[in-house]
Amino acid sequence: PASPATRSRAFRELLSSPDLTFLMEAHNALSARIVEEAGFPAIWASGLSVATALGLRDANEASWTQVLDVVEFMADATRVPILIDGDTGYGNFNNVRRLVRKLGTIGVAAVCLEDKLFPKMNSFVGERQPLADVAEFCGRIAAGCDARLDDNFSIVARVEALIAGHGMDEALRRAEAYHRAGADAILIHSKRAEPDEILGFAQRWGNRAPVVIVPTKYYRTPAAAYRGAGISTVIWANHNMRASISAMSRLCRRVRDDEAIAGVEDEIATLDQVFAMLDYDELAQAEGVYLPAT
Ligand code: SPV
Ligand code: MG
Repeated sequence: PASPATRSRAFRELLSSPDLTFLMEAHNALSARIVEEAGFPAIWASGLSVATALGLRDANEASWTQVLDVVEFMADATRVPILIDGDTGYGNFNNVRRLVRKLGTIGVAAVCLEDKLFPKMNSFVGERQPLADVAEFCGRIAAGCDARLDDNFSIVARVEALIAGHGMDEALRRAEAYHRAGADAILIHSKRAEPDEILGFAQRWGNRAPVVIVPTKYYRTPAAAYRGAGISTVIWANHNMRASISAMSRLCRRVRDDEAIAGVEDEIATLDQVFAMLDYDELAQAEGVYLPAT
C-alpha cells in the first residue's frame, strides 16, 4: 500500500484538477483491488455496498468501527486513494473528530459526510430523510477539518436537500455554508431520472468548490454533459456490489441445476488468476530469503 500522505495528496489533486474524475465503488479488499487494476484513479468505499456485503441495511446497522475494519482491508490491498462514505459522521462533531483521526491512521484519503441525522437511511429508500440543522452540520465539517492529521485529507460535504425535497435554493444555501465551514468539495445528490437538478445546481454554484455527483438514478446521462457542466468527480456508487449479486446468483442457479461445475468453469476467474492477483509468487520468493534452507 501507498503511504497515507501520498494517497491524500493524490486525492486532493484529483479533486482540484480541471479534468473529470471517475471513482468506482468497492466494498471489500477484493473489489477494491479489482477497481484499482481496472485503472480507476480512486475508490469509493460505498456505505450501501459495504453494508450490503455485510448482510446489513444502509441505515447505520453496521457500527463505524465495523465499517472501518472493512475499509482498512481495502486500503491495505491497494495503492490508490479511497474516499470513504462516512454517512452522517456517526453522530455529532465529536464523533466526526474521532472518525477523521482514525481514517488518517488507516490510510484513507478522504471522507464524505452527509447532512442528515444518525441513524441515516439510504437516500433512495422512502421519503423520510430528515436533514441536519445547517449550523450543527457546519460544526461537524469544521471539527473534521480541525481533526485532520494531514492537511491534504479531504472532506466532502454531501448536500441532501434535493433528495429530501427542499429545493434548489436550500441546496445552494447549504452548499455555501458547508464550503465556508471548510469542506473541500460539495457532493450534490439527486434521485431524479434526469440530470436536470445537478446540472442546474452546477450552473448556479459556479465552481466555488469542486462538485461531486452520484448518477445512480440518472444513469443514462453521457459523461460529456458532466464535463460541459464543470463537474469535478463522478462516483459510480454501487455497481460492483450489484454485479457480484447478479454473477453469483446466476452461477449458483446453474451449479444447482447442473449438479456439476463443468458448465461454469469457463465463465469464472481461474485459480491462477486468483493466485496472481494476491501475488503468491512474492511469498515463495520471500520464503527463499527468510526461511532456513532445508
Ligand atoms: C452509497 O454508495 O452508499 C451512497 C450513494 O451513499 S447512495 O446510495 O446514492 O446514497
Ligand atoms: Mg451511502
